[in-house]
Amino acid sequence: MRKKLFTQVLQSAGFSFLLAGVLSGCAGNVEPPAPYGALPSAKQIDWHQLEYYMFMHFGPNTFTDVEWGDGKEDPKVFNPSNLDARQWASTAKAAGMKGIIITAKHHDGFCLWPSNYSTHTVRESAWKDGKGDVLRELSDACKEYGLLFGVYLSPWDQNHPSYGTPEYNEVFANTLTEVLTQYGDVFEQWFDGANGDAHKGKRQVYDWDLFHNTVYTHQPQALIFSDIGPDCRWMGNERGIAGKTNWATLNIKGFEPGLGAPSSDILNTGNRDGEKWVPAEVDVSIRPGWFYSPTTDNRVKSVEHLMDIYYTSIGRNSNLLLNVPPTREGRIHKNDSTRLMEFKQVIEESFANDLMKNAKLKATNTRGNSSRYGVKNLIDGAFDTYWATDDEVKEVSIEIELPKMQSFNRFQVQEYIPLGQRIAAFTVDVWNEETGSWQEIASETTVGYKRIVRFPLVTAQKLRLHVKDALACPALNGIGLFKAVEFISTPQISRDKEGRVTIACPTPDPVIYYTTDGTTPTVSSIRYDKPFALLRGGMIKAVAMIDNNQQQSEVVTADYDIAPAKWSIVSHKNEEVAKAIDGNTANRVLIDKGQPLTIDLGETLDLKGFVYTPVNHTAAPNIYRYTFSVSEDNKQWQTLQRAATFNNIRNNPIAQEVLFETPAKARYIKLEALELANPAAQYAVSEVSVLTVK
Ligand code: FUL
Repeated sequence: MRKKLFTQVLQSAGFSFLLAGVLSGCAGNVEPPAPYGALPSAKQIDWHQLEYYMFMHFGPNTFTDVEWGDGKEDPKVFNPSNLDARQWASTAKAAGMKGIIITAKHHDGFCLWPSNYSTHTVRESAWKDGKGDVLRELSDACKEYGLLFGVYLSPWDQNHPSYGTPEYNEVFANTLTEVLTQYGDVFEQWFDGANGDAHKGKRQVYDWDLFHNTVYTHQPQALIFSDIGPDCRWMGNERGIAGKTNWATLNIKGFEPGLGAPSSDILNTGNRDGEKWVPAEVDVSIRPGWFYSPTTDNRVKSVEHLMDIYYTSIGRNSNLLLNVPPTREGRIHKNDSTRLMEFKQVIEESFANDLMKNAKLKATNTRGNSSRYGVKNLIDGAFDTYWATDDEVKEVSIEIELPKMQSFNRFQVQEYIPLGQRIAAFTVDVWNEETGSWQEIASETTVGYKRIVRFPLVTAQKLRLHVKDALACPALNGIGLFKAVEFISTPQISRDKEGRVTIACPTPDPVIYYTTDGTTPTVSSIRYDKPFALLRGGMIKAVAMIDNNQQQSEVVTADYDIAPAKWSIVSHKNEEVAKAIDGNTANRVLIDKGQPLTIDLGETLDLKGFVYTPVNHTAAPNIYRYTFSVSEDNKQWQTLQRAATFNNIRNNPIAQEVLFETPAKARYIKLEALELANPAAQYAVSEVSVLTVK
């Protein structure tokens, strides 16, 4: 305290130039930097350090193969044949995750516990004769395996009769109370923002204050997730990609979760100097959809893809909430658990050896020249010791000299977030012995709790972190340097309108092998050398090999139906529209709302369904509500889907496969856009294709 007074006196007397000298003599007594801007609470600081935990989507949708149930499904469909929550917990633990958040109630209103406020619950299901309680089994298993337990409850409820009236807020608060008082500690309460009912005029005005108070009353240590927090936020997409710039601070005044949220671009980056500390949580599924479907068993994300997500989530100042949906049996599928273990192994291999360990560090400024804020704090592994600069220093370098020349491709840096998020621009540079100068290898913006910078492998003995801009003097508690696992890129399979398949691989000099009979490709499979025809469809599996087949990529699978070679657009003369059937999902077209898209398939086919591929962006004017019809002569039409919806297309704009109740013969197909995921005068189509009866 006396020291502070002394400092102030000196400064006000205009003696600040003396300060550094005076303070350097009293190492250890230099005042810490003042915190800057919005700050994390103690529980948020703990939360950042969790980094990685599991999401589980489970409920009637698991059995009905939809992403959004409508609340009218028979609760009896929920009937896992061999549910084993201990298998979920042991898998999460072995994967290196710190907890599990489960969909206690999704948009269909179905409760995974026997709620007294609903008649659409496990009690009404066929599972365990209505005596089961998934939350009980999972919370017990989490305790047994030392995992944190969290719950997702969707405010949007398509089953509850009071939904859309003020009474529903009380009902929802009561269901929250049940979940938050009966199963022990809850570390995170997840509130989803989706509300697909707004069009029906059934727009519930949510009492967020009541919901938040209910959570904090029963679980004061829990964090609340929503689009805008208050404790952690959605980061704007379901692809696992947080902003390259990612502030943990966000302006929330005047915003609401869901339809009243800031744009997904803002959620993706946060706001510089934002009002509140609302850090990003990246929620993404290991499969294309959130719920289990047997059709996605072959489409579990590759390790390469998961590692990418690791860098664009944990490596970008976010926590990673990875969804692993249980099967109809009630277990994690072996394809998912195997992938989780492979993923963990690559993370471990990549970050086990910190090349910074025996490095000599030197900063161009250290606060008050005090050892208390010295560079050694950057590599001591402790959270609460940090290096900082004098208040006025916002541009600074830390030079790192390694004991010998080393090859590396990742640089990790961490701010001491209890003092706020401060760094706004930095580069990583290596010393080039030949030219005798610094060479920039990465130029980035924000850091936050953790930032991992990726760059191609470089060999050097000296490098530096150059902070170029900061909102207040930088304070860092960790840096690291790694040679992370690099992948042989998985082959990319594409097929053009004429049905010619091309397999490419960005890794130099690969040899690609493939199969078309569903078997795993090996060196004895067909060697790819030029595009080949697959007009009527089939399954291709491909692998890339390098170094005389010593190293191989992951196997990639592409499943094609009939190619659009003979197809033409009949509804539009405009050639642009043909992009909707060019076989290339990268080409998209915008069509005026009110104009249906009609396609001539050039022959009569037995159709069992169709696929609409939207534009892969949350803000795109993709189709949400649609009608789909077929015809044999372009005159008599049969409507197979009337005013149906592509569920969750706004947040997760992936290809939408729709299966008809019964197959139909058709030469013409017609897609009508009735309502868009984002209001616009035109709707977007990347591709429309069909699923034929084989
Ligand atoms: C979205 C929901 O609509 C999805 O079904 C899923 O639960 C995802 C995590 O959040 O908003």
